[in-house]
Amino acid sequence: MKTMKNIDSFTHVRGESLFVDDLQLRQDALIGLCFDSPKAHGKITSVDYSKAEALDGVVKIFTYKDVLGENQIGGIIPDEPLWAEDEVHFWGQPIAFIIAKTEAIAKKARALITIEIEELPVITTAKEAKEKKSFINAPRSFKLGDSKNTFANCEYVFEGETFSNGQEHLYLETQGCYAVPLENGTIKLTSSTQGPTQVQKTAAKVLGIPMHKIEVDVIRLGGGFGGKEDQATPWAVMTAVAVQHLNKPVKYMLNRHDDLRMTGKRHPYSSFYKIGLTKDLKISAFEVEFLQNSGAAADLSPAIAERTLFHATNSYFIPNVTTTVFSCKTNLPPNTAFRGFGGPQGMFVIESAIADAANKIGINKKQIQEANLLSENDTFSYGQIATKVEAKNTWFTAKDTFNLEKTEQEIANFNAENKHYKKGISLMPITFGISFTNTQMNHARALVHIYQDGSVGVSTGAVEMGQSVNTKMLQVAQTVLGISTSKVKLETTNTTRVANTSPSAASSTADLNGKAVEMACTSLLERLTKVAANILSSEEKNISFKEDFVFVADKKSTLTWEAVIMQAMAERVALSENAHYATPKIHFDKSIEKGHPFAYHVYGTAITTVTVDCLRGTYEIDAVKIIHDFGKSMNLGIDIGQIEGALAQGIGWMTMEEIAYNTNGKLLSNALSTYKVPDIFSAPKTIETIPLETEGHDLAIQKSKAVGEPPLMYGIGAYFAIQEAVKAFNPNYTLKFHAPFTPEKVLMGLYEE
Ligand code: LUZ
Ligand code: MOS
Repeated sequence: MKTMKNIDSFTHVRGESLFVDDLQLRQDALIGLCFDSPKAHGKITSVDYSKAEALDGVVKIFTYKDVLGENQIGGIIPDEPLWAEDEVHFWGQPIAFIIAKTEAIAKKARALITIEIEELPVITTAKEAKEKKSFINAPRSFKLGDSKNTFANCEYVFEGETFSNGQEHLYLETQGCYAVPLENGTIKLTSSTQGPTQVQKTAAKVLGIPMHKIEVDVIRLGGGFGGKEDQATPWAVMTAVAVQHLNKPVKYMLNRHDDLRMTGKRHPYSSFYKIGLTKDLKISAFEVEFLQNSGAAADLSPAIAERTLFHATNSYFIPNVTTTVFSCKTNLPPNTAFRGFGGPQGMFVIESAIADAANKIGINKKQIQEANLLSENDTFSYGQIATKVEAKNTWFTAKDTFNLEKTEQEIANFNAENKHYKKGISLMPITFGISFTNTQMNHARALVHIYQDGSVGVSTGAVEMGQSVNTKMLQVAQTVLGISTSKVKLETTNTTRVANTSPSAASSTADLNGKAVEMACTSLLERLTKVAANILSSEEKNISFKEDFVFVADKKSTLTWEAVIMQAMAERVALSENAHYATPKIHFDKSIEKGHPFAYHVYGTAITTVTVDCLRGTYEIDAVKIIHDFGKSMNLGIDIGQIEGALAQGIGWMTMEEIAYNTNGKLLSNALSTYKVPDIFSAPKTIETIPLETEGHDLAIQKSKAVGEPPLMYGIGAYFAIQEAVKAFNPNYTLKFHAPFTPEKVLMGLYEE
């Protein structure tokens, strides 16, 4: 396998890549630090800033009173102040912003602020919020067929409850921004955000100035995972407010503790399912009530709730479905986008329901899975007709390629021979819809300049966050223009070059921005073709550009790319192009909850094997073997990297990452000593990813399907493989669907009576 390396790898390994924290500060730059709520819910009766303000080196402390525009940062619903006014709704909610000469002084000042809060009742769980009717917005329901009346005709009907916990994004680079005043009230924000336009728009609103006075520049992110789709905004806006008042640069990088405490995470979900099957194991009816723990403000919760409904049936066709989701308002930091965006939470529930049914019927889970896999022209509960379906193809290819029968036999033999170690296995199919579920967000632009020496600069709305989107953009420009890698440069993501962008999210960044790059380069190529045809006295239809030369009827001429560009300059041909792409064919009607919201779906199947140490409750993931539908991958090295990273993240979510708040709403898992993430020792011993051979999809960039989020859901397989091992050791174990399946819970399961 030989594919282009991530174009950042050279500067990454040498430590030369620039992040916000690497920027050389202007000499008069100041440092910001948030003062946040030490209680999860209450009325602020008094705050005393006097001692902090008196400290030498403290410049000013900003509060909501200093906001000249609106003190409001809510994107979907305006329900979140930038700084708390007279009430606080979560532990860690920003109240004030200290500006000092150094970070040490700012920290000292923060410790000198005293606050009195009249405490109000705290809700930390979704179930409690539902009982108290504490919601973010109205519930949403998807409906297909008639589940209610189908259960009566089912051979088997089972009901149960599941829980999946939240997840900390743990981007290596914490949230932060460096804000610099330019002339005439313009402010430049170098932000670590997935959504430069969201930062620009919100800053303009809070400062009460037009968007053109805010320039947002994003160099790259040290990881985002959804955590910087919406929640990079407040810190950037705070620095902007400070600059507006002080006319001096202000930098604010959150330290890890502050970041963990103040930012939202993946949404915990409590869910209640009812599943009905026929005698021949067809799932004929399925109902779920999802309770999403949204936290104290909407943030992206309504959109995430929606995606839970979109993925509630995973890779299965179920003719009668009713799913409902409640976004429950609690006193946790507003939970937010996290790789998968509610999809994983939905998929955990259907997999749990199937495991429950199989266990009670007394068969293997995979029999039910296999009997219900999606086929061509099946209807999803939201009305989209499934086409180019690869659910069965990946499933059966995985079974064959990875020799499932033999593996199962080996596991059975191992379990028969070993008393204190047991192995388990699971199959995990995935189906993930590609597009922002909000149709109007599916657009992007690219601005391509060809400089007069033949070098090319490409700007898009795509944010590089380690997913290598810039490498893919470079590949697109390079293949369309027929020039070598070194001639193309990817510029930073900047709102003055590419405006009104959607965030880099929804696995769609390469598709949307790549299509725009392709369009811009194609337009430029048309012009250059004319120029070249003229020089060579040939017909345009015979001209092509390859390997930095012009080809005539597929024969290399002596005319170089540079010579064509020089001639184009002389002829005053435009060498810059701006293109706009909007995904065709997609639509969704929320009034009936039906439509065709996704450009296409990504499919795959993972086989996971684990070994449980039945004395200790610890486990190892022996292997995860995956057949994945990449379409026609444009860069298999990068795409397999995405699979491996997402898989590790999914396994972490399902098996070890345990977010804990106490009943007062204080985050207990507030450091890496108390929050366990996968490391090299807990990674699967083997990860094998084999691309499914397919034609790809026209709406995918160069037929190379989106890859960012779908593979996270393979991690769900680990939960069920561990459960199989526990069952093998302890026949009295009753299945539980309460993720993460930590060693502690495994141990209790092993010795449950
Ligand atoms: N962000 C968003 C997303 O705003 N809409 C989406 O549909 C989405 N899907 C996945 C991840 N982020
Ligand atoms: Mo996202 S969960 O920012 O694609």
